[in-house]
Amino acid sequence: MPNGTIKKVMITALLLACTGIPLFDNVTARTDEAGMSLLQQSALMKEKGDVSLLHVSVDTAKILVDPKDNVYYSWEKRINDTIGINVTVTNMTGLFGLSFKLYFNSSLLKCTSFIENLFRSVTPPSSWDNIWRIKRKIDNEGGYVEYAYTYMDSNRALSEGYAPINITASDYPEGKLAAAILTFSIAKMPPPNGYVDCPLHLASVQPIDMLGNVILYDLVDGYYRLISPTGDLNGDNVIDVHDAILFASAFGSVPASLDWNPKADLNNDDIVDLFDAIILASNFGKPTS
Ligand SMILES: [Ca+2]
Ligand SMILES: [Ca+2]
Repeated sequence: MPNGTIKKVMITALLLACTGIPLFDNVTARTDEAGMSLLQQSALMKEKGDVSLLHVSVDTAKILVDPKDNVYYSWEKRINDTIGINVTVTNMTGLFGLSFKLYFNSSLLKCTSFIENLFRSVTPPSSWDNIWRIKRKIDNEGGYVEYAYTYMDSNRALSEGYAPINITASDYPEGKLAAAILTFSIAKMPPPNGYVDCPLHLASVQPIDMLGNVILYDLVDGYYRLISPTGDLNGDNVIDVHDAILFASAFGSVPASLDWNPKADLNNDDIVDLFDAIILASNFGKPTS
């Protein structure tokens, strides 16, 4: 392949890589699996004639994993290195008690620290004795952490003025107010040219108001991924122009082709094409371990 073509392929790939096309945008907002989706809840209320809460579709209360995209490369992290992942709340009014579990893959991550933050943040220290810690549990066997907090004496909480809790989006935009401040340590490195993947999944979520009703909410799960970058075609542990040249010479090939190079088929779909070029371009210049 002439040099001009190599250059064109690489430039196109780099341009595509720089447009911010999300490679791992597989995380969607969802609700507790045991409960109804927000739309279902809204539909039910509408059916019952209760339209007073229908505005939630605009300013939905949310419980989110923050950051939701936890992506690291194998040269950035080692076994036992730590990462911080919080469970945060925004746009929720009238909160009086909150419980949830956050599930993770315990062969990839271990939770090493779990700090309650929400109730302590909004309650004066002199009244912290009125916060009831029902559950703050790390289970690295089962792969989850469990959070359950409320106020002990509701009359006292009311009269002292810190409850119910109003977490406005203006005071606490997404990611600002953590309920749980969690630290995880890395338990497993990815295989060469591979990755490890771990959903960070919220479940058993119950935000409760003073009357014991569940407050409408939506959930945003997160994920953790540790990547050993692909694209080192010549095996010298760095992805550079030498790999790009080898890649370009296999561009367009399939297994039956004379110029087929399986190492250039970075996404393993039996063709060396622009999708592979994007992967190589996004890893360009990086060491592989
Ligand atoms: Ca190389
Ligand atoms: Ca391919």
